[in-house]
Amino acid sequence: MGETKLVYGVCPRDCPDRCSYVVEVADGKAVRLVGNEKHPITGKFLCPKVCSQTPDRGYITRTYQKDRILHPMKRVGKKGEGRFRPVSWDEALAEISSRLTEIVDRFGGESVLPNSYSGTLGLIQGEAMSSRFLARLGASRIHHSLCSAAGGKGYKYSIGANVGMLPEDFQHSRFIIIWGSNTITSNVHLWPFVQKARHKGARVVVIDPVRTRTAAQADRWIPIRPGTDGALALGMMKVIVDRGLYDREYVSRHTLGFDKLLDRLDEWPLERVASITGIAAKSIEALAVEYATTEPSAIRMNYGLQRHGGGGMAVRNIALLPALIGAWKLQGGGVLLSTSGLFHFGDLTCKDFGYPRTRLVNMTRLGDALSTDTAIRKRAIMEGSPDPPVKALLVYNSNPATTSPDQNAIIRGLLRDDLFTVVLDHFQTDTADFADFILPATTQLEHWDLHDSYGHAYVSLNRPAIEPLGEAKSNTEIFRLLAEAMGFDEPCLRDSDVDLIKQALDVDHSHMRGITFERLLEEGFARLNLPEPFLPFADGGFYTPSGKCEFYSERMAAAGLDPLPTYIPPHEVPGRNEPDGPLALITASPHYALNSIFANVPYLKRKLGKPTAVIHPDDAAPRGISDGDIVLLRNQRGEMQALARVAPDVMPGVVSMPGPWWRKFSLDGHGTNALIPQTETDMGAAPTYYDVAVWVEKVAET
Ligand SMILES: Nc1nc2c(c(=O)[nH]1)N[C@H]1C(S)=C(S)[C@@H](COP(=O)(O)OP(=O)(O)OC[C@H]3O[C@@H](n4cnc5c(=O)[nH]c(N)nc54)[C@H](O)[C@@H]3O)O[C@H]1N2
Ligand SMILES: Nc1nc2c(c(=O)[nH]1)N[C@H]1C(S)=C(S)[C@@H](COP(=O)(O)OP(=O)(O)OC[C@H]3O[C@@H](n4cnc5c(=O)[nH]c(N)nc54)[C@H](O)[C@@H]3O)O[C@H]1N2
Ligand SMILES: [Mo]
Repeated sequence: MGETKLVYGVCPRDCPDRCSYVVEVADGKAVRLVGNEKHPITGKFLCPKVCSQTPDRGYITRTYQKDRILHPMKRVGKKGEGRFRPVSWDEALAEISSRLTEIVDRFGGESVLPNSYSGTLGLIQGEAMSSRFLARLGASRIHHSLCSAAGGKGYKYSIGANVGMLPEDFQHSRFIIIWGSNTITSNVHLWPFVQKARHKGARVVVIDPVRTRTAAQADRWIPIRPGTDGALALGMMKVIVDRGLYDREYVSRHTLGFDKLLDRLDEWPLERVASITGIAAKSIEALAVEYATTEPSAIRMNYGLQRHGGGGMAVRNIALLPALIGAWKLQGGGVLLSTSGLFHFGDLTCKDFGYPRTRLVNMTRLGDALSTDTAIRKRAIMEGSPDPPVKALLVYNSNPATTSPDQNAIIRGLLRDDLFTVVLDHFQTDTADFADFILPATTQLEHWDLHDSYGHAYVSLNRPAIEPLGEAKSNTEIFRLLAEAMGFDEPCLRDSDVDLIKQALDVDHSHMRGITFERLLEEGFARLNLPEPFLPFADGGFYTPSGKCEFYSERMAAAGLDPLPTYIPPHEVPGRNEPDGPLALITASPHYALNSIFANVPYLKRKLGKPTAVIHPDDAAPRGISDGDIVLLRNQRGEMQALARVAPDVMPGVVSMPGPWWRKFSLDGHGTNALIPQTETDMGAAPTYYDVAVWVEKVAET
């Protein structure tokens, strides 16, 4: 009989739930992966992407899948053909380091661009070692803007830090607004707390242009025209103030600029809000009154509403609502955007060398950044010069050919013969197809990591459950080896993963007190050292410069923004719906994949099926589109075919399709991001993923 053991791990995916799990390992092979019942947020239950209840799904399947890349691979065909041959690590490291050295010597360090994002949100396999290597190399820096940069900024202008309600506290709420978030799909471990509240009589309202799984389960779905949430929040404030439903004491003690807000609200009569949002004035009024008069009332605001031209401002406005009604005073009141601001880790930068302030490139505009035209490239540069052009691209923890905006611009860049591209990944993704080298990375079952969370308040440790498969190596190990091959000999470039974890935990902050490596080894996770209940702003104490919730923000004025809440319209979303005009495209989180991850796992691939665009009957009829037809979605950037589903599950004028679709799993070789612009949001320079006009036409009947 071989040995069986249980190992604690944590899901590294870009998801607020940050689940704790237990892996059963028999004879060195992972055989079962289930939720860690001791974890107060995860419990026994894992999402359908991760758990191993059936043989053809979940992490275990993904880890042992036959098409996993387990050896360094070198391109043999033309760029983008996707043909490779296995090579030894020695050969790969020697050639990559000599190419990088040559490029740096000839064009300078800034001609090397990293593209990394959220493949893993681990502190260690994320940027701990890569950032040391890249700083030592003098590479361009990348602005990590894809997901939460707009809302993060907007929230901080109002509240001061990414701190808000904890998920557990939703069970105490009596009225819950789920705003621009599809909880059951993208944050499913919040849902049991919402359900607990409902069992005690709470009502749940979902504000979303799409009737999602969550909207369908709620007490009420309020469809909203995409990108107009900022105006809805202003309308709600107006009703609350006009009816005297605000909390005078809380407002006077803990907010800044209420008088100025009153003047601003004069500009927001309900009819104006109704005509912008597409929500009837009476419904806005009823929503505001119920929100302000039910105690405690909570808002779960998430990412959907910030991927628009005015996404930052929308988040800022909504974040002001709880202070206006004093919701922060009670357990179960307030707003949750992210809990990430509660975590404080030790400094992981290297002391052995300085960090040059090299140019900063916005990943939202990767397509522009890869252009050989200086004027186009300039659009991607946030600090520094458009020269030199990008000559080497190091891709890890990301799949930009699928997930980043303006796919066709990115593909044009990746096809350049003079661009040297190295991709670290588990599979031959759409991006890896264009690589010169693919390096086999380990998965969470095979490496160490340390995690915070943006949806709860627990730190988690991930222990390797199994040995790396094949010749796979962790990101950290690959960057250590690259550093060595480049001849960089600073000791910090040799720190082990456990060294790095200990450095991250070596911090003097009250929230982190008592959270040690030894304790995490023993218990797997630990709650931040926060008071219970955690009522961050019951008595004010906001993290803004004034210490108050800022209706008026000096920092916004200094940044050239309107210092008061205002409405910034979407860039592309058509205001009026014309029979042959464009529709507003939304491509939000898919239920059976996580961004582009999992879409190649057999069970999940079947569940995802073919790309399907939901279109309202009122929009389908004038375009002659019937349920099941093949339609073409197109705009000035690209096109993509999908199956049409005609149903009143979107508001008229909106077409909804699941998020980043792999090019190679599509109907016509184009993914969703072929349609998405490289334009930036009002704050944070994030992509406007859901602020997209598309023309929809029928291609064929099926
Ligand atoms: N299953 C699954 N879970 C995931 C992910 C996934 O891909 N799949 N992705 C993970 C990641 S990286 C993230 S960032 C989060 C994202 O998860 P969420 O925060 O839920 O964000 P999205 O899925 O982008 O969009 C949520 C909802 O916003 C709606 N929406 C779009 N535009 C607007 C608007 O203008 N106003 C309003 N009110 N609503 C709008 C969309 O229709 C969608 O239903 O989920 C994480 N969890
Ligand atoms: N149209 C549209 N586009 C979107 C979105 C959308 O809703 N609609 N969502 C956006 C959002 S919210 C986000 S966060 C981004 C995500 O954008 P990305 O971070 O580019 O996308 P992921 O799909 O998370 O892909 C990450 C890749 O990392 C790999 N990976 C995972 N773990 C590791 C590891 O340990 N080491 C290495 N080397 N690789 C690893 C995975 O196999 C995967 O190929 O996509 C964005 N793109
Ligand atoms: Mo994200």
